[in-house]
Amino acid sequence: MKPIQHLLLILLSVCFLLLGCGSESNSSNESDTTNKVVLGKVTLDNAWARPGSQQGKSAAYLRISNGTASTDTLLSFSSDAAESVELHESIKHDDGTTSMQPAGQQVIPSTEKLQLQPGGMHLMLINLKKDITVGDSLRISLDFARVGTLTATVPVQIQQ
Ligand SMILES: [Cu+2]
Repeated sequence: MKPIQHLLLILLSVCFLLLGCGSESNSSNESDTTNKVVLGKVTLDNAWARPGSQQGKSAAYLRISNGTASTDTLLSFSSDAAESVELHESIKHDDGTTSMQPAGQQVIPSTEKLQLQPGGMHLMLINLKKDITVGDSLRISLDFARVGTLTATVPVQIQQ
């Protein structure tokens, strides 16, 4: 083999090595970003839930901010801590008593917030799977028509 051919062969194999390494790192980058789908942001914050007993109820509160360019609609709720979750609103009656009722479907316009708070709207955690006490944290998922499911980590507290 002439020296010039030898050199070409070495250069070729170096090229293949570099290409090989290059494509490997590309594919691992792709798999890292697979689950990062950003559709504009609906954010959940200021979340907390009241303590409660197994098979009993609790109420949870949070703030939902629609930072996307589109109106979104809350469809349903779930939690790892309760058999079911409903959106309720508290109503104060003329005689001073309060009661609550299902709040119905909530539409959140672009850039607006929906604040769940004591005396207003709350998430009712129904049939708790176990006692939840101060210091615990649970997860509540909210399903939106546009952005899909968002999950909040919710600390158990006496008050916010
Ligand atoms: Cu309620």
